[in-house]
Amino acid sequence: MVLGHTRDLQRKGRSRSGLANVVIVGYTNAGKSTLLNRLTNAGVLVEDRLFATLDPTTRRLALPGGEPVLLTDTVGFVRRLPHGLVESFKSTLEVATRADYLVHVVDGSGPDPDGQIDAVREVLREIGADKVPELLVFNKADLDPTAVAETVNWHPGSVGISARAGTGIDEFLQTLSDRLRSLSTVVELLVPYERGDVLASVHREGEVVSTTHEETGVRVRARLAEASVGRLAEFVVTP
Ligand SMILES: Nc1nc2c(ncn2[C@@H]2O[C@H](COP(=O)(O)OP(=O)(O)O)[C@@H](O)[C@H]2O)c(=O)[nH]1
Ligand SMILES: [Mg+2]
Repeated sequence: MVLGHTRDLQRKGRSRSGLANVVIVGYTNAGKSTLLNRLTNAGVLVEDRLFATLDPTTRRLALPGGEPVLLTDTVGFVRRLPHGLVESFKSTLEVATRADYLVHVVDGSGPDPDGQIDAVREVLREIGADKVPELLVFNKADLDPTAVAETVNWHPGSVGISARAGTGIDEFLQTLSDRLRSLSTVVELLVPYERGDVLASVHREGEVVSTTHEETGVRVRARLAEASVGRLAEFVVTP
């Protein structure tokens, strides 16, 4: 299985980066690509048609606290997929199963935001990505500010934005940053003096709380994402 092999390599490469993986999902035309462009000036194709983004597009993004994350745009979800596209569609969405967080973009100005949310969640369940935490983002607030504000109220923890006009983006980024922070934990590591490389990755991937120099090495308390903790397991002294 050539495809499966490629994906395994990608998975390893991704986790080695130690950066949180944020994947943008949502119904087609919700504004996913517009949001990615707004955040990164990536120049991702924005189009009013199905599957404008068949290949997931990944960009590096700095959150308000300065921490870098990987942000990946995905193909739009639709209720009834054209026959024959189902498999390629689902493999495109596989990135969602490996995400640390999903940003679920919904057209908040449309007639049936909840129906679209359900349709997207159903696909997420089918591909096994329903356990990944999700931040609901109601987009297109510029078209119907009142409707979007009401929908946001109905969905605690969600945020309202206009990817096109740029409103609500700061609050969205702050919320995402807070959510990712809540996924990380403070751990203590004992790093031998000769492992400057390990110390460097702790500083790069996390937030160092304290450092003390001991006989056998450097004792570091740091806030790290789960992925980093797993990779640095041999140096972790307290979970
Ligand atoms: N009025 C308005 N239109 C938007 C907004 N965000 C995206 N759009 C438009 O909605 C259409 C679909 O956007 P796109 O980003 O391609 O959606 P995707 O399929 O989820 O990637 C495009 O015509 C966008 O210009 C927004 O905040 N307000
Ligand atoms: Mg798109």
